[in-house]
Amino acid sequence: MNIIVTGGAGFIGSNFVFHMLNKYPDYRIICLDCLTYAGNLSTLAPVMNNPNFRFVKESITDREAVYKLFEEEHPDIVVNFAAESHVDRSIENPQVFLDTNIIGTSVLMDACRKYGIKRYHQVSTDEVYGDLPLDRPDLFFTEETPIHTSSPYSSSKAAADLLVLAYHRTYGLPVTISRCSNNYGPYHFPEKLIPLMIANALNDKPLPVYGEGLNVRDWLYVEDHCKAIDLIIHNGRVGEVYNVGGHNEKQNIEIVKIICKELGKPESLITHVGDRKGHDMRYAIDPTKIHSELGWLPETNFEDGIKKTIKWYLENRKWWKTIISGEYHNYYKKMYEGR
Ligand code: NAD
Ligand code: TDX
Repeated sequence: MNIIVTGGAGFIGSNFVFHMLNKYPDYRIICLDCLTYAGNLSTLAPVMNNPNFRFVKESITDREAVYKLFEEEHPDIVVNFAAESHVDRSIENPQVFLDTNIIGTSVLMDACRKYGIKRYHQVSTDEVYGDLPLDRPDLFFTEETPIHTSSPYSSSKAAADLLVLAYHRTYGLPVTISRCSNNYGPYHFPEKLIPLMIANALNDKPLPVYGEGLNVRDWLYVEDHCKAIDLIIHNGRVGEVYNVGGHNEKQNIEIVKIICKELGKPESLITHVGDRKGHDMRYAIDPTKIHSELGWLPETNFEDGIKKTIKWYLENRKWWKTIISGEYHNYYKKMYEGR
């Protein structure tokens, strides 16, 4: 089996590459990633010499490069993680979100149509459903919940999802979509809530909580997300959407306090700052479909997952300190140009 994994130098994509190479020694994994600020080749260092792994530095928006890769590799499956993924950045500058998340998805699917494919899988997000009110804990997102986006990021992801479903209906492309809640774990870029708070707390810097910090996110350990995608690409029904989430809702302020406690840092580091524009109040996934159809259940509870994550950030200071300082670009140049 030849699998193209786009965005494999990012947070979830890299965890997925490791999961697949470990679990399927007969599979060939080709990582297609253009290494934006969020992509980090050092993350993939442990697999760079694996004969079943190839790294290709190209953008999913580059049609010629994508077609060339398909001609070289004849992929059976494409799993598209590549995206601009940070909501705050999308509020500052939406354009690149539209280019990568929408146009990039269409280029990949055009290549799938042109060269043939067993499965195209789109990694999407619960943010396409918009948000839920805080005073209705009985409500959850199901696959039938209408698309109702808030940010340029979530709108670009929703547009991509609609294109994926249109390519299925119009051209018969064998697609699946997963819509997952907030992930956390190793290699999470330190601009997102959990790794940012860990890094700042370790540096005794202020912990910037947007507004009152009452917004709720449904946190899932990244390995559980990777296992869900693995199940969907092998056993999921073509044309279907699967919600992925672990019923682990927490307010942002709770998360930050847990991190302070685990690291032995004072809560006085918490600083309430201006709110995110259009800030979604609550995300909460109903994962009944993937559980009943594919037998998926999360395996890591939050207590263990956050301990493992904090331990990883403590043991891998070099990884995130380099990213924060921007030196990882130099690392990349050395690594890649020497190859
Ligand atoms: P990330 O920002 O950590 O990584 C994105 C990766 O995509 C980077 O390696 C980057 O270099 C690459 N990339 C960006 N533009 C590209 C392009 N034009 N061509 C090729 N590569 C490109 O993102 P993440 O958090 O790992 O998210 C991965 C996917 O999962 C995204 O599609 C995101 O929407 C989705 N998702 C994320 C979460 C979450 O909690 N992080 C939850 C649900 C869904
Ligand atoms: O400094 C911060 N302070 C803060 O209070 C940051 C970075 C975030 N927040 C809040 C905003 C959100 O309510 O924490 C919550 C989580 O924020 P992010 O880590 O930016 O994640 P979110 O906006 O929920 O989106 C994430 O989950 C869904 C991913 O970045 C998306 O790619 C994914 O689709």
